[in-house]
Order: sequence, then structure tokens, then C-alpha cells
Amino acid sequence: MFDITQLEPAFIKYCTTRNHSYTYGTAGFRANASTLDTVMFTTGIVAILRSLVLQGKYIGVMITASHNPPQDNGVKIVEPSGAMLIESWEQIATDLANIASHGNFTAFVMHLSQVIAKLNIDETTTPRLIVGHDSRESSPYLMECLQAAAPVFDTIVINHTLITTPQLHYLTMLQNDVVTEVDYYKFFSTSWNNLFSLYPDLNLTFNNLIVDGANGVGSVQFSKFLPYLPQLATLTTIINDKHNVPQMLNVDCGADFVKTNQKLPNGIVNPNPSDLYASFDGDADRIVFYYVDNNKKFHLLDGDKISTILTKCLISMLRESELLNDINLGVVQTAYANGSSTKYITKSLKVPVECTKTGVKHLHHIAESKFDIGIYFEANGHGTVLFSNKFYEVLQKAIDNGSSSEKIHKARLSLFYFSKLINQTVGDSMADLLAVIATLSILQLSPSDWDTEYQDLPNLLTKCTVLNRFVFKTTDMERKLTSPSGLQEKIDAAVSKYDSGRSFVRASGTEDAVRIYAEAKTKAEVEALSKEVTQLVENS
Ligand code: 16G
Ligand code: ZN
Repeated sequence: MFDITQLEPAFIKYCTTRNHSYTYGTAGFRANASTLDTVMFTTGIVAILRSLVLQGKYIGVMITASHNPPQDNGVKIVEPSGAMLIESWEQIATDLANIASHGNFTAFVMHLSQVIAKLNIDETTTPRLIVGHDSRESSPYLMECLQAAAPVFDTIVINHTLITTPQLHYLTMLQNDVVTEVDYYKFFSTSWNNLFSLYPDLNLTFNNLIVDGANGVGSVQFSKFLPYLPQLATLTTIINDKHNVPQMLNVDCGADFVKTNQKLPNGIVNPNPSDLYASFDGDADRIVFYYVDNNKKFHLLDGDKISTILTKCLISMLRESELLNDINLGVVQTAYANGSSTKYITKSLKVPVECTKTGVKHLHHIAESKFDIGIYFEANGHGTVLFSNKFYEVLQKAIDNGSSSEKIHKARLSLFYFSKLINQTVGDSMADLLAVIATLSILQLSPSDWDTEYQDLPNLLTKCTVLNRFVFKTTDMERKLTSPSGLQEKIDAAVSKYDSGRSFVRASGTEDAVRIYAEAKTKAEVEALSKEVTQLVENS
């Protein structure tokens, strides 16, 4: 039994940000850290309520602002399955934060008691939370705000303190009081060893691996992971590993910096063409790869390239397993996927592609609901692969029945172990890194071979500040505007003048800006198209 009026001292102490408008957006709440105490306090309560509704299952809560600058922070809730908070609860989280920010405890308690009444909660249940945070300076205090309501509900809280977002998702999914970070390392290193045991003669396809940790939590967690992967550890160097200097987080380094600027991060002085490079983001749920050619020219291998190479590997394993007719494989992308990648997947690999709205939850949902093997990546490097129950049932049956051919049996086991190398709860820099390295080894592709599978169309992503971004409304998975009226027709007319031209405009979900994407046959053409569309947006 709990008495929510007991929340008053904590409410007074922790809800100091007043009259703020909070929205649980694409990646939870995210803003300047100095405005987040109130919403941390209420998010703790929302996570507790979610656990109570689910009979005391563990709910995860992660404090992070991912690739955003050091002064920001944020928070998101994780379901017991390891997935993101179900959408119908986003409004509950938003409303509770906003009512708390009015600063009136009586009104807050009234609202909260109405929410609780509607949820039909068994008040004798013990709620359980698994929490963690990234390396930001503000994170420990925000963690205190997040947990402030816990005693009133007699909550069991497991605090993993410094941890990556995908590790927190994964540990939440395990739903166990005694899981530790080490369980994560053991699980994925065992999967790696199992997969490679099928290919005893395989060599890696690069000399050294250089991992840019974005000066964030990923750098420290990856250094803890490496001892479990001795073969990889000997050729790996972690750069930008200053997680204990929070003001350096994501500054001139990390996945977002590399993808946006299409250049090497800080800390690489003399790049070597025979090495593979990778950058994590600030909470290690995104990854991009890159290499330099013999002329030291930079080449980016982004989320589209990751998704295509994983698709190539998995479809060939499926074919060799002779299970193509029983297990359906598909790829999920957003409108930001390079047109060449979509063409390569559908035309060369003959795999279906679904396009969905920006934001991991949308991709995850389609991958889960449409395919037995659903590969999803945003171009920015956030993604994973989902394997359905049917996949495991069909595969297990095939493995149990045995096969006359050694090759078929090996392909089936490969599929199984490969699926275990993936963090299926959410995109994970560390697990994705291992999956890509394993893929390159199995296919025997060097980083430049990987790159030449298809050629990206030149593209540009820019942003434009407008008076009110909310008038920019879209349809067709954000590829077409329905408002402001007439603008889409003008964009279509501009696009039609360019060979292989494509452009779309959408309001950002995380910043006060409108994003403009363009691609075309040549760099000059894409620049001209982007300029034209920007002018149309500015004049709308
Ligand atoms: C969030 C999303 C990311 C998406 C980005 C788009 C999650 C965990 N993160 O960071 O997937 O690409 O928003 O930002 O869903 P935008 O709406 O500002 O373009
Ligand atoms: Zn992130």
C-alpha cells in the first residue's frame, strides 16, 4: 500500500523547474539538463506505475541525451521486453511532468490519483526499476531526482550507474534481480565464440580496429568488454575515451559528428588504409564505420551500408540453409536512406524494403510485425536485427531434423549463432560492431570491398529555422508535405529537373528546425537542388 501525499517533501525538493512544457518525444524527454529535475522526478513515478501495472516486472529507465552536446540530458523508459515505452503511455508521462511543473502539489496529487485510479493498480505489488545513466556531469543528480519517489512506493531499484543505453535495455529484458553488466559481456562474447567456432580458418579482413568512443560511456564499457574478446582486443585501440571529462562528450567526435561532417573525428592523426574505423555516439546505441583509401580519402560506411551488408550475409545464410521459403527476411529504412541502398537491396539482393517514419520505435515496430528476420537501420547508424519466434521455431526444427549436407547444417547453425550476436532489444554500438566484423569475415570483404557493393548517390541534409515548424505536416512516411499548402508541388517541380533527384522536407522531432534532404546524380546537382528547396521553404 502506498500514500502519494507522502511525496510532498520530495516534490518540493526536486521539482524546481516551473512552468516548463515537456513532451515525451521520439527518444523520451530531452533538453538542457538544468530544466530536467521536475521531469526526472515524474518519470520515476511513471516508471513505477508501469511496473505496478505489469505486476512488478522490471521497468528500465535510462538517463542520457545520446549524441547531444554535454550540457543537455534526457530520460527514457524501457519496457520489460527491452523495447521502448509503449506509445499509449507517452501521454501519461507528458501530462504528469507538465502538471508537476505548475508547482502546485495539491493539483499534482489530484492528477496522479486519477491516473492511478484509471490504471487499476494492485497496490500490494512491489514495483521494480533498473536504472542507469551516461557519463554527463548532470547525470548523477538527475538520477537522484529520478529515484526520489521510489521509497513512497516501496520500490526495488537496481542502479547500474554508468552504463550504455543498449546495455540497460538488455539487462531490463533479462528481468532478473542479480543480473550485472558482466552477464552482458559474457553473453555476447560467447555468441561471438560460437559463431567463429564454425569458421575456424577465418581471418579478419583488416589489420587494426580503431574505435572512437565519443568521450562517452561507450568508451569505458567497450574497454571492459574487450578482455572477453581476446582475438579482437589485440588489434583494437579505443580513442576519444575521456568519459570522465564530460565537457568533451560528442565534441568533434562520435557517430553523429562523423556522419554529419563526413570526416574523421578528432584523435586520428595518420589514418591507415588497411584499418577499420568505427564511431559510437554518446550513449553507444549508434555506430558508423569508415576507412581511408590509399590517397587518404575518407569513406563513410553509415547505417545504410551496415544494413545492406548484414542483409547480404543473412540472405545468403538463409539461402544456404534452404529455408528461404519458410522464413521471410526484409529491411526497414526511413526516407533518409540513400536511394542507391534501397535499389541495391531490392534489385541486387532481391529483398523487400519497407519505408517508415523517422525514429527507432517506428522502424522497430515494422521490423517486428512484418518480417521473421527484420533488419532495420537509420542512415545515422541506429539499428539492429529482429528475429521472430517463428524464425527460431523453424530453424530449431530444421537443425533437429538434421541435414545430409554439412554445408546446409553449418549455414543453419550460423544463422542461429548470428542471431545471438545481435542485441535485439535496441540498436547497440558494441553488438552491431561485432556483427559487422563477423559479417565482413564470413563474406571475406575488406572495408573497401564492403563500400564498393554499391555507390551512394550524392546527398545533402541541411536544416532551416522557420517561424513555426509545426505547420510543416507530412504524409507518405514523411516523404511528402501536406502543409503549407502548395509547397510540395513546388518541390516536385524542382526535383523533376534533376537526374535521379529526390528531396523531402520535414519538421525535426528533436530540434526547433525543419530538415531538408536532397539527393541527385552529382555533387553539383545535389547542391543546386538543396538550395532551390531551401529557398522554397524559406519563402513558404
Ligand atoms: C531521435 C531518434 C533517432 C532519430 C532522430 C531524428 C531514437 C532513439 N532516436 O534521436 O532515431 O533519427 O531522433 O531526429 O528514436 P529529428 O527528428 O530531429 O530529425
Ligand atoms: Zn544514442
